[in-house]
Amino acid sequence: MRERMKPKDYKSGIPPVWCAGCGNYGALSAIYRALAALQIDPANLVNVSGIGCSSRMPYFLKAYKMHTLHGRAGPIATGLQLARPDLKVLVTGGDGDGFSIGGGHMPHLGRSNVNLTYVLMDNHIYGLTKGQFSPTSRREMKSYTTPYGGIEEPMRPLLYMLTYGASYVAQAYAGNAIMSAELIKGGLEHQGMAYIHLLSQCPTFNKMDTADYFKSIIKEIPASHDTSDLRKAMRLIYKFKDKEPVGLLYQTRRPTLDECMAGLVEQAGGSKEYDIHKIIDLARP
Ligand SMILES: Cc1ncc(C[n+]2csc(CCOP(=O)(O)OP(=O)(O)O)c2C)c(N)n1
Ligand code: SF4
Repeated sequence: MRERMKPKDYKSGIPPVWCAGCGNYGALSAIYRALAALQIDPANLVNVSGIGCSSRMPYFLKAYKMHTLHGRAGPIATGLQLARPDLKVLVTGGDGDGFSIGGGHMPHLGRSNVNLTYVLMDNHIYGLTKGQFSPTSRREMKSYTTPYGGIEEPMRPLLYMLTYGASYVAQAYAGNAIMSAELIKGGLEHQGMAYIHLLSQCPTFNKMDTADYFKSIIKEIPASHDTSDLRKAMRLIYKFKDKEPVGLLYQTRRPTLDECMAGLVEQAGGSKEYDIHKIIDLARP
């Protein structure tokens, strides 16, 4: 590691492959800034992703990395975090990856309070597969798979993550790299499951939810908001009606999955000297 890491020192040397104007550039720049602000050693950082445009993130970061399967970054990152709790685990992916195919894993990342930081880039569409309706698409969006508009309501990722028990929940517009970096930094410092939702435009396939649209729907959370109050965090989402709250909604400290596992091992008297015959003997008639 260099003596003083600057944001650009976290570049891998592989140039991003995203389209011009893609919101994911803002997310990448925010991640570089957050890593530099915390002086995270790339040798202790692992970026795990699923599949999609946003899931290409690890290629562009100086870190250990895994580009896994669609929707499976969460469980793979959980295994990694439990095996090596000394590493910083960063998960990156899209709205389809996280809340469609990966939707079965999200609740358990939250309720187990896995010690990782999840940055989800939400462009309200499937980008890499050329523009299909996603779980966050607005009903009126005419997409490749919805030529007459959608027939389902969009889900509310922040409300879901608060309900699932994530212990740090924040949102920003990816175009605001300073705010996004600040929230990602908070997530990386946080002990527990940190979820950062970044609204990120896809100018190539989502012609409706443009950068200007995202800018027009966000509203900053007032400084007076009590981030330790779960009910208030949930209420913010309804209080802002059609607007999306940006900033930190909620943060709490409770035991993480790896802490609970370490506690179990201790309760059982440690694992190193454990006599396997004790388990085999249990099965004797
Ligand atoms: C099991 C499986 N199903 C479907 C696909 C096809 N596929 C690739 S990327 C993708 C979705 C991409 O959308 P999103 O996760 O929102 O990310 P974005 O590209 O918009 O960043 C899908 C369905 C796949 N790779 N694997
Ligand atoms: S298709 Fe959309 S999400 Fe994918 S790189 Fe291009 S602009 Fe970004």
